[in-house]
Amino acid sequence: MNIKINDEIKLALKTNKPIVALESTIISHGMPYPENYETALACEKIIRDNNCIPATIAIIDGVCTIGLTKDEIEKLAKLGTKALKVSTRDIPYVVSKKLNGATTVSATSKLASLAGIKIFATGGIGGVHREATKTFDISSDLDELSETNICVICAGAKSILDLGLTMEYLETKRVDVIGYKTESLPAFFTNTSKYKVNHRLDTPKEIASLLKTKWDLGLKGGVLVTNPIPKEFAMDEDVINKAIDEAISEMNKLNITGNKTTPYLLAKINEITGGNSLKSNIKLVYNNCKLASQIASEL
Ligand code: PSU
Ligand code: MN
Repeated sequence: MNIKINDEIKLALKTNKPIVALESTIISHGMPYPENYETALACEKIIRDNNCIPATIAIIDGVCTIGLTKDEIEKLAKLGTKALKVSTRDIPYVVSKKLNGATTVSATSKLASLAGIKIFATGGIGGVHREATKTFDISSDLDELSETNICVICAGAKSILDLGLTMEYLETKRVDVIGYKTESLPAFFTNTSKYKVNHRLDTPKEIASLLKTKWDLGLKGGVLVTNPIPKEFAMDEDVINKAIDEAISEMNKLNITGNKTTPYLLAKINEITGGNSLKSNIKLVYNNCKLASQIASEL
């Protein structure tokens, strides 16, 4: 098989030690260099500090790799948007052509699950885009969550997406959206939104118990845990919403569509907010790595 698992993770799988998967599109397409590199390494450290093994995932020279080396992370960080953005659809192409690719939430979920990893920390997931009724732009992250046994810990969805439609779609796809210590769906840069999560749980133990119950029953598919950005790092709602609106209108003028939209918007919002959105983004990812480690340990 075209899946390479590093020795440390192999041993952890054998001895039932907790592992937390990490995606790589957030490195190449989600943040600029060198912050992306520093953040990726810091995420791994937080996971280790919380007694778990990190597994950053990407495709390296056509090999699906579970547990990147520091050099491999650096390579993707420097390639930036020149790296291929790989969703599950793209895995066969990138592997058979022996290319390098950074995996999104969908591809990372799939590969983590194939390797036997159940917990995955990221920043934000893709969702149903605004205007999706016209463009049909719905991230494959959502369908992947519907069929793959994985728990994704994120900070909710950004309002570059339509949060209401995203929740409706996840309901149709039978994906439970858990709020960690919150009833309100977090909106990535801000800790609340006008939408409600499906269920609130207040401890990693309760979340682990829900996961075990789901999978023991043979219910296929993932669970989305939304973890609000800590208050001290959250952005002002008006400031971020204005930046998002401006970025979207700029994107429409430039006719940017498809899988280029999310990376464009993230970079543009960072530019408009003078780097403040990136700072929040980094903090919320750290917060998710910590919660993911706690859930993995309980599981
Ligand atoms: N949201 C972020 N940062 C990211 C992404 C989303 O705040 O880096 C990336 C993730 O890898 C996610 C992908 O899986 O974008 C979704 O892309 P699309 O909307 O094209 O499905
Ligand atoms: Mn899309």
